[in-house]
Amino acid sequence: MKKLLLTGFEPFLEFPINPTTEIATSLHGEVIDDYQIIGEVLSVDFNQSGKQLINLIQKHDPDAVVSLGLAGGRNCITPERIAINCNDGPVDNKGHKPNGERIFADGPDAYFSTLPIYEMIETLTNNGFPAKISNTAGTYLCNNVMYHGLHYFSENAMDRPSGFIHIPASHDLAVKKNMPSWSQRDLIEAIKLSITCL
Ligand code: PCA
Repeated sequence: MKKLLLTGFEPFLEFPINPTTEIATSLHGEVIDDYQIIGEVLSVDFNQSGKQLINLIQKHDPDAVVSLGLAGGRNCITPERIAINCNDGPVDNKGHKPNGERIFADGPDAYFSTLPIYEMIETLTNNGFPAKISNTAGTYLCNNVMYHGLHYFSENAMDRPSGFIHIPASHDLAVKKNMPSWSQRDLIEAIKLSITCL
């Protein structure tokens, strides 16, 4: 059976809950279509998160990588189109705040997602889940991790789908920090549906 590395993140900044943590842990070990899910949770740390992703890829040799992050304030599921070679603030969970440095000095300016993002939008919306492509993953850890995965597969000439999906807040989070939110159950269902597009 094929393997899919599904990553979430720990809480960060003003968000005391990160709904991606529970998605990654609750889907760990499940089988979705052809894929056995390896769910892992990454730190929010400019010096560690990317290395953690690469270590997990080297350890598990997954056939595909889908990373998830919270985009507090967005109201729908947003597969990201592009990762850029830039680290910028705000401060991470270790107190580090970058200022626009490149992630890899000799890396290309950007990579396009190799996930089937158009099929994901179509499948999600056909199933009643609002979704649209996002043209920026920002310059924080989500962009950083997406860039690391795509750079690794590119440098190693490995043709494996890899990319990032930002999700809205869960209701649990929204009752603490008022913002657009979905039920955790719908968030999980939407990620499962997205994985069926691979
Ligand atoms: N979202 C942040 C980092 C961790 C997360 O879940 C981001 O959008 O960069």
